[in-house]
Amino acid sequence: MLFILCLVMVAETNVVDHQSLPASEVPFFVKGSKIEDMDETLSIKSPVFGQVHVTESDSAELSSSQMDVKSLEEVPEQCIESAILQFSPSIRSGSFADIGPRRNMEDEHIRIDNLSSHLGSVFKFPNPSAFYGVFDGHGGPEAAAYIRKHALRFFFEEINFPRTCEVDDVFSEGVENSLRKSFLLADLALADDCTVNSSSGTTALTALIFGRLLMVANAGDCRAVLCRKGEAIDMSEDHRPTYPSEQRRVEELGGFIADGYLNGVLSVSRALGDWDMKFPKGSSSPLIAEPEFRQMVLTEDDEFLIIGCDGIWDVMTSQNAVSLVRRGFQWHDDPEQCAKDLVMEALRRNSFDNLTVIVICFSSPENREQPAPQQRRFKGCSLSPEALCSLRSLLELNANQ
Ligand SMILES: *[C@@H]1O[C@H](CO)[C@@H](O)[C@H](O)[C@H]1NC(C)=O
Ligand SMILES: *[C@@H]1O[C@H](CO)[C@@H](O)[C@H](O)[C@H]1NC(C)=O
Ligand SMILES: CC(=O)N[C@H]1CO[C@H](CO)[C@@H](O)[C@@H]1O
Repeated sequence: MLFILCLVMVAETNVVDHQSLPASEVPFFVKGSKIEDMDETLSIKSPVFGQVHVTESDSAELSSSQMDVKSLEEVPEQCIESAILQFSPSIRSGSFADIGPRRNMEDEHIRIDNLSSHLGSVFKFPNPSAFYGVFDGHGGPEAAAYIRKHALRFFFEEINFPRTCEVDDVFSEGVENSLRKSFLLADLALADDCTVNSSSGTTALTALIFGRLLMVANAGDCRAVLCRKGEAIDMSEDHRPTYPSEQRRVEELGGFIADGYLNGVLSVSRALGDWDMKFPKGSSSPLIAEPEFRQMVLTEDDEFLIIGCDGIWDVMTSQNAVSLVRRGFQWHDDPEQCAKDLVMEALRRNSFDNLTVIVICFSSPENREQPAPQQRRFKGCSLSPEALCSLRSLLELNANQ
């Protein structure tokens, strides 16, 4: 029954309501060359957030012009630019953690959808601003728990985190530098803290969103994956000793790999803690806490980000996960449920690990009420307009009886 109702909505989109061409089919945003660049002029000064969704400005544009692609191409360059610059992700997130078949849970995570309201009295952040982290522990839960507990101190308070409302190149470089410092600081803190066993360690993956800037920093084998129009884009590299670039680095630093394990004991090649393998401080160990970075300027094509610990990626490709979460969003639009669905699917595929997932969605719920996503969903369904019309009248007939 639900299915049929949805079809009717499509019928209305296609046949009746010509005003609402889906954003994905408007060649409008592809035109500007600035989408991928950090534009100097981009500054998120006023809280445009939550008001300007691209689909809205779209339909305003469309209703005042004729409904063909040609007229869209004639929209003055300035309007196109401003529509791109106005795009501001609307952030919602959910998470789910499962202990898996093992006995202790060693994963920890952190999820802050609005950094300004969290730390706002001290810091000035662009809007929106969000922070996420997944810390996957090994050799006991202490290291991961310790990093989680002190994350805000390491990532914002004890370093000179850039304080500004403008998102530009200088800012993104500043964020990268301070993230690097945070990882190293947190690593050293684990060495000094006597409550953390020196054989305990943790991987760390953090994602920051400032305005349209997404910055991922990773040390270890958690993974962040972006969904862009349904396609999976990896936002991190798994740091496994067996991966060629990591293997080279490890061997240059005098480490060895046995059976895929670093120095025969560890399945990751980067981690915080594990001071058993790093002592003395300052010596060059093949196991490092130095993160790798990836950044992206988000556009309206970017739907959500998944962050998962390795237990997920052991049994699923990035694209598997993106497709599953995307179906979930179309069905229930609940990031928490999407995270749970993903963990359940990994369990069903016999993942042998503890499992943690965060799903961060970049569009507000009311976007969903608009026809565009619905139409995208049924793109593959090829009922003719005639068939849809007769289906509609059939249903109307039923409803009136
Ligand atoms: C985040 O919190 C700040 C301060 O409380 C508020 O001004 C801002 O509108 C919030 N942003 C979002 C996206 O809700
Ligand atoms: C640290 O962990 C190792 C291995 O798990 C254990 O043998 C040792 O007793 C622990 N040390 C402390 C101080 O808890
Ligand atoms: C108790 C447990 O299963 N811990 C595991 C959680 O995941 C990490 C990363 O794969 C493992 O190293 C832990 O042993």
